[in-house]
Amino acid sequence: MKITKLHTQVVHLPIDPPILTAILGNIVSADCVLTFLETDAGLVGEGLVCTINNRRLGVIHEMIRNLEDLVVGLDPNLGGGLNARAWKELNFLGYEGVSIVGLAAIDNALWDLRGKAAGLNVAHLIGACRAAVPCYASGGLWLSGSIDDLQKQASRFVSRGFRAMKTRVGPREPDRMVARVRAIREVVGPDIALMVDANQQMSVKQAIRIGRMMEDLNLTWFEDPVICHDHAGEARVAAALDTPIASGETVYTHRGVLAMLQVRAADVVMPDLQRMGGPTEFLKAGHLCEAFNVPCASHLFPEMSLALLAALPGGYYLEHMPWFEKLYREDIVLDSNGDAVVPDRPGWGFSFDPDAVRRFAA
Ligand code: SMN
Ligand code: MG
Repeated sequence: MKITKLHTQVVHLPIDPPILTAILGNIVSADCVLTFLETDAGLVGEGLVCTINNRRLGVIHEMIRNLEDLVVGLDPNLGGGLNARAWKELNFLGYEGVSIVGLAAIDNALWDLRGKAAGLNVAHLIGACRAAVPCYASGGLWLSGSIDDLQKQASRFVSRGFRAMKTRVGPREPDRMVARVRAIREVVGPDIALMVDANQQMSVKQAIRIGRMMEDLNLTWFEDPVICHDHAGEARVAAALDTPIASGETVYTHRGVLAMLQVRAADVVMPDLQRMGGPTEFLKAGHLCEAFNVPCASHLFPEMSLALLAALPGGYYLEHMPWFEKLYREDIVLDSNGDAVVPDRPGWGFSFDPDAVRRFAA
């Protein structure tokens, strides 16, 4: 089998009501480049990457199209050849930013294709360690909600079957921020896993102070306390608190994850499939986490990350972000423990719904 063509489709997914984050401000849309790899056998591999509020989408789109020559003519059975070539070709542009996002779109579609060619879900193609993956609700509990909103949303997550959820805090008004997290803990009780994300907006001292104020809340993790490139600062926060520190959504490739692990920047690493550069790199990052005895969670892209976390011995929580679910034919299903079930369907097991793609086409 040979890959004959790469084609793309841009889609605009409104996020309504908009969500308020400490780092990105108001998020009103997720804008994606869907990437399709066609083959002479009729199989098509599908992947996506995204940006927020349509920012720089054209650059990402052009990068993906520009990398077409790396895959056209490739036999999916020799799929490792994509990364082997890309790491040489991208050396001049660099191993961060748009070049890696472009690679991610193609590698995401290539792994879907490899699964489909084998008739196996990507998790089973690799060899899964588990049939379902712990999963937390992330599409809610934003900074903009009142305490009443937070408690209602948290209860709704529990009634939908989630056993874990994440809320956000900002750097100012620590007492008010902690009161919001406490209100969620009170309404969900002690048995629901609760994460808190500061979106990189605190100083080391602010993070340690607010982290200490939350120690009694039994958080599963305190995420991104400080700016993403300050690994030494993250390590200071991690060393000062009993609560596990999670980080990693903004670093690129397994090299970025390795740099974090080497300085013990976080107790949980949560690679982002797009910033890793796709599954090949995500898996490398996951294996590095295992070598350092650090659990590997995921950031965004749940429909693809699910299979990868299932296949990693140290695979940890899947972030259930609902932004992309409107695009797919199939939904992520939770079992009675609130874990996301790995589908038996081939490839990612989640495929784009052509009607939805047309509806959201930009
Ligand atoms: C996040 C990242 C990007 C957009 C929205 C929210 C957040 C997360 O850091 O971890 O979900
Ligand atoms: Mg985050």
